[in-house]
Amino acid sequence: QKGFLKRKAHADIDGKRTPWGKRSWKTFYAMLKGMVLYLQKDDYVKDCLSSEEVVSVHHALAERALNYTKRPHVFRLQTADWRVFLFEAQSTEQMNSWIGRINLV
Ligand code: I3P
Repeated sequence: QKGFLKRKAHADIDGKRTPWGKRSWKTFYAMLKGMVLYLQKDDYVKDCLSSEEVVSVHHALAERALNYTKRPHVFRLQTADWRVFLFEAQSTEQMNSWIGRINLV
């Protein structure tokens, strides 16, 4: 599973609210491989590891973010260490595909 996702950080480790200034939406090229979600800041800098973030989706939960109504097809990812991210997919189909793949892990 690969594709562009916009991400907003909502809560950091242990569910602490992500502080002001770190809550904005950012675009990433996302790849799910095994139990790891790789987030590259842009598709053209694949070789530059410093531009990549890694999120473990082991014991994570993905679900449609029904409470978040500012943008369409947004899902919520809660990690095992209680971080929470919102991800905006490019379509409802892609959102459902990401949710399904993450929850399969
Ligand atoms: C955040 C940014 C986000 C906004 C968030 C702000 O500011 O404007 O777009 O979320 O609101 O805190 P910053 O860039 O300084 O982190 P929305 O797009 O969902 O409104 P929030 O604090 O209510 O999450």
